[in-house]
Amino acid sequence: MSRRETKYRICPLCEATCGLQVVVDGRDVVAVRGDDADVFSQGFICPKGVALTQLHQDPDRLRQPLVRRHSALVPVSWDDAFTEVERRLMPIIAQHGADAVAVYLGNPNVHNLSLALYGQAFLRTLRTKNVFSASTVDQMPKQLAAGLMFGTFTSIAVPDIERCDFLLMLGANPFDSNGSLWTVPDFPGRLRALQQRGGRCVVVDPRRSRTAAAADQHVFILPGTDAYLLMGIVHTLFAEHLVNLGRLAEHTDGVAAVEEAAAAFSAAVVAPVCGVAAETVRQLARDLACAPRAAVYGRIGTCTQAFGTTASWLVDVCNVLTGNLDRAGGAMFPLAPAFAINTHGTAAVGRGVRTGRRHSRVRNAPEVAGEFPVACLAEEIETPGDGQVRALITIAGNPVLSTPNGARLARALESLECMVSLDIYLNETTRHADIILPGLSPLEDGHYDVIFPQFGYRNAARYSPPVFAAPGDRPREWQTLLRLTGIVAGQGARADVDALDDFVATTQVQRAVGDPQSPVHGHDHNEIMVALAPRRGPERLLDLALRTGPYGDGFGTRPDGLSLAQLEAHPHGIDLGVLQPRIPEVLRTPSGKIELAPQPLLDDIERLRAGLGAALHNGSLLLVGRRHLRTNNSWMHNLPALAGGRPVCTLHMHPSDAVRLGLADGDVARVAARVGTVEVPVEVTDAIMPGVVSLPHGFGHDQPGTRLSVAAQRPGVNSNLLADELVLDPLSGNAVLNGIPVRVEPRRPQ
Ligand SMILES: Nc1nc2c(c(=O)[nH]1)N[C@H]1C(S)=C(S)[C@@H](COP(=O)(O)OP(=O)(O)OC[C@H]3O[C@@H](n4cnc5c(=O)[nH]c(N)nc54)[C@H](O)[C@@H]3O)O[C@H]1N2
Ligand SMILES: Nc1nc2c(c(=O)[nH]1)N[C@H]1C(S)=C(S)[C@@H](COP(=O)(O)OP(=O)(O)OC[C@H]3O[C@@H](n4cnc5c(=O)[nH]c(N)nc54)[C@H](O)[C@@H]3O)O[C@H]1N2
Ligand code: SF4
Ligand SMILES: [Mo]
Repeated sequence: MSRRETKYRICPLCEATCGLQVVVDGRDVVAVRGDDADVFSQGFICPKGVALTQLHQDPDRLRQPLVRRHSALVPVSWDDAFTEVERRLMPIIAQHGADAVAVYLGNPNVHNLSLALYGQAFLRTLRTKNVFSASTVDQMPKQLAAGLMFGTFTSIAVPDIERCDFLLMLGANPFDSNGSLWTVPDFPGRLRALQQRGGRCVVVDPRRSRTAAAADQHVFILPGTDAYLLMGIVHTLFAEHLVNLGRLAEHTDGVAAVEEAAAAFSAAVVAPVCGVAAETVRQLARDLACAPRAAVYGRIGTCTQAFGTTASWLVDVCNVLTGNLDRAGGAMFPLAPAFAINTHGTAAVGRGVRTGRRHSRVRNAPEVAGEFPVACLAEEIETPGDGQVRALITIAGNPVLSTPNGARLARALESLECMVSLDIYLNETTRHADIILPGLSPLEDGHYDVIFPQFGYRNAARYSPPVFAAPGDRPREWQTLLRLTGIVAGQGARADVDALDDFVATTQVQRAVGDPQSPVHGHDHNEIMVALAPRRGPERLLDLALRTGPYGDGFGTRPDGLSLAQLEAHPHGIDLGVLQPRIPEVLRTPSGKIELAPQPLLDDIERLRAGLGAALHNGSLLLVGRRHLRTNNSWMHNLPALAGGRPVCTLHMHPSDAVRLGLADGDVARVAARVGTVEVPVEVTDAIMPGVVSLPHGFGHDQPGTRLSVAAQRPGVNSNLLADELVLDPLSGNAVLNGIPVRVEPRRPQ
């Protein structure tokens, strides 16, 4: 008898959040396909989604906790693993305080419902100031710029691609990445539709990426200079009287200050810095101002650079000055059904964001959004003295491959007194751990995207129940996090997880009933807890958030509104319509306006101006990264379906540079930067600017003591052996991972 069934699961692997159809037979996966009926992704899928089957089956994926005994990591029971955490961690906290324990949160924290909702409970209980995450090797500049302008760190406007006529993209390659801080499954299809409507797309990138090749125009730019290009555009908008804020005028402060800030950056002045013709800079300004509906979008290439916050700010300055922010076809703010801070509190006014409430011990780097730059982590471990980091907890992160100067960090990890990792692989980072606590296969866990609906190309709500029940005694990760919470709360390794969970839920319910804006304001919290029963864990928190959210049923005030039960009844999701204008309601700034000229950014203009004269590269080549469709940062190279095909860990180099350096296609080059050296095969291509070379990140799977049998066959090199941990965007603390000066030469004969 066939036990074949079709289940539905949102793909957790990248920000596109595609709805997938998973055909199962008993506990076996038969096939994974795009779900044509999904209201948000309409059947789109990429090779990584298909590879969820191999992830589920991967024999190297950890299924049991590992504990270090006599230098080897050996499997133990869950109870023994938590007992070991208590035994190793608590004396450190008792003797040196909670700051001696650092936490690093990796990218899957935003792709996993358990981690997204319970990580904060753990951090709030631990109360360490040494919190680090992948955000400071990624999007912190964008979050800070959004926070300063709009009042929350996640109020990020995204192009309304279905109604847009002109799309200017900088430093993003959604054909390979499938989009970021812009949840837009099937970007290629939506771009094609835009072009068929007569719209245009221009891509600014030092590489002719697949996205650039499909666009109507590609503009090469020297790495790290987007802030100059955007200043040139802003300057032109003022100089040619193209500024027209439209309905935003009455909601915007600081236009004159922006004009003054841009005064020194005419198109002619910025052109040589960027390697872009002055006339192109002017043309982009005119295109933006004259298109009926236009949007500027910048992503990781514009963030991981020394002027990351400035560039991210200027992206939205261009949107505002051309009247394209918050209008149909421009850059708009999604209205997420749950968990969005910009749907909480009073509409149209707030406290804004603050940074620098504390500083890192060694480098004095300011905190941003509650964390320190991860580029500071190694020095906090290495440097003796009061407040030294002696223990580290990594949660779904691989910082040895993902953060600058990975070699230094790996050495620092070896010196820790205790390291605990929540991870599903024994990899380049977790091989240093004393205890590894594995999560489940995505197919064994329920899913709702806590973050990405805040950046959706349209509004929607979707939930996936687990495809398979979790096997045996294996906890979901929220349960693991609550056990750790119990330990650091002093309740011991056998703390009552259900009681802790009730506490977490009650706290959130109490906050809701105490919030004058909430539909349950003034209700008895016990009554709400009863209404949420018998749900527990993340599903209970999700139901609460949906029902008290902007589309929610308000526990009865709007009976046809959203609840988790509604989503369960709609396995393909519920469409909530195209993006709607949200200004001023979305704002949470003290002025209640768009703060177009935040003081920290104005204060930093002098540094930008100083850069005009400085030679950026002194004859070095500049290294940038790139992504491939079949990769996902560092951690999916162990799946045969993704690891095969042409090697992707190669150094792209322009033919003119190759000739000059005596390198031919396939030769091994030695690439040296201040912090390290790698040897990697060269791929000669005119798809990259002369003077620029490119290497993808996330490789370097040749470390001893890992369990990545497939990845190790084609290890590649770790590009973050070249990234400098001392070079940051000073405002956001984000690492500079693009535009790294390197020397390249043929590998010397051995
Ligand atoms: N040079 C350079 N460096 C970069 C970048 C770049 O463009 N260039 N990009 C940066 C960006 S954007 C990011 S987001 C970071 C990523 O930085 P990280 O988050 O540190 O690295 P990942 O490779 O995403 O590692 C994810 C880890 O989570 C584990 N994992 C996967 N799923 C789960 C799960 O469900 N539960 C648990 N517990 N663990 C899980 C994986 O095994 C892996 O160890 O890298 C950054 N580093
Ligand atoms: N296939 C795949 N998809 C992924 C990931 C992955 O590793 N693989 N990672 C996921 C994650 S965590 C993230 S954050 C997103 C990132 O998604 P995207 O932001 O789209 O990232 P990339 O694809 O790296 O594209 C960045 C582009 O910026 C260019 N660039 C580099 N330096 C500069 C510069 O100074 N200026 C400009 N204008 N351009 C520059 C690069 O050449 C590259 O083409 O992708 C996500 N999706
Ligand atoms: S595009 Fe992203 S979300 Fe969609 S199937 Fe691929 S990895 Fe999954
Ligand atoms: Mo990322």
